[in-house]
Amino acid sequence: MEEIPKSHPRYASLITRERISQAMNEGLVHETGLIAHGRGEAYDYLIGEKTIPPADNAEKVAAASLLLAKKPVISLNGNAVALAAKECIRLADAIPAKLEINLFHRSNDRIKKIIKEMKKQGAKYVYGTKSDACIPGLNYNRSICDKDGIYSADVILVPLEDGDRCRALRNMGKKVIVIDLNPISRSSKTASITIVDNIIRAIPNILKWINTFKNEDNIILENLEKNWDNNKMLKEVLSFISKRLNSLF
Ligand code: PTJ
Repeated sequence: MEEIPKSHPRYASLITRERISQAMNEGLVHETGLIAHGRGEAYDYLIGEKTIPPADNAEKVAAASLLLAKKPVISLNGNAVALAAKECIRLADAIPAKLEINLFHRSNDRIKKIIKEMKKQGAKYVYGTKSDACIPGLNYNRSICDKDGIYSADVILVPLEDGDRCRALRNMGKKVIVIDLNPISRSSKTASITIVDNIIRAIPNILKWINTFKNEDNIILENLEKNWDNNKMLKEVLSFISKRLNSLF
């Protein structure tokens, strides 16, 4: 890995790029994952590279939903594992939730490599290889999932989801929580709860809320879910970005 001086003003961002690029070389991240990462970086710039109040709120309600869920699943792709493998395992243990590898650019080789990496990072069991169920309404490759995992889940947390699959999962009656720095993506507009934050910050912050709510009364959690208005939150994010840009110069 090329040496990046700690004093560089963009140190954290450059290190993250190195992680993604290394994970691509190891066959975990698809090459288009680098492009997706670049788009994410651009939106992260717009929000100031920190968790903004509407995102913190979404992370709080996401934690409530995950705790209330009967069969929660965290669905992971190449980028998510490259950037937040350990954090996702910690979150899955705390909820508790199942972990499943589900890829946009599906290949058995990459699924195996990602599962191996997750186990190396401490995951006990990772779904994604049984491939014994299909999400209705998607083309074959993208619809494949595990019957005991995503197919039968009631609440799914999917970092970096694509719009079609988000719609298909919603059509199955599932609650879909997405993490997407782009507040105007189709996934952001289709999800039940959209977290407009970097996965690197979002997963630990959801975990913080899970720990806060662990002994909370279900009624309080249900009220948080019931009062959630995803479109209102997305408007708040756009208003935050617009105010921020207008105040820069
Ligand atoms: O590993 P695979 O085969 O499942 O492929 C994964 C990618 C990400 C390549 C695939 O799902 C894809 O093409 O995704 P999209 O449609 O480009 O959407 C990715 C979204 O994630 C974009 O809206 C980005 O803004 C957002 N994003 C990128 N990096 C981050 C992010 N959101 C949160 N945190 C990030 N670090």
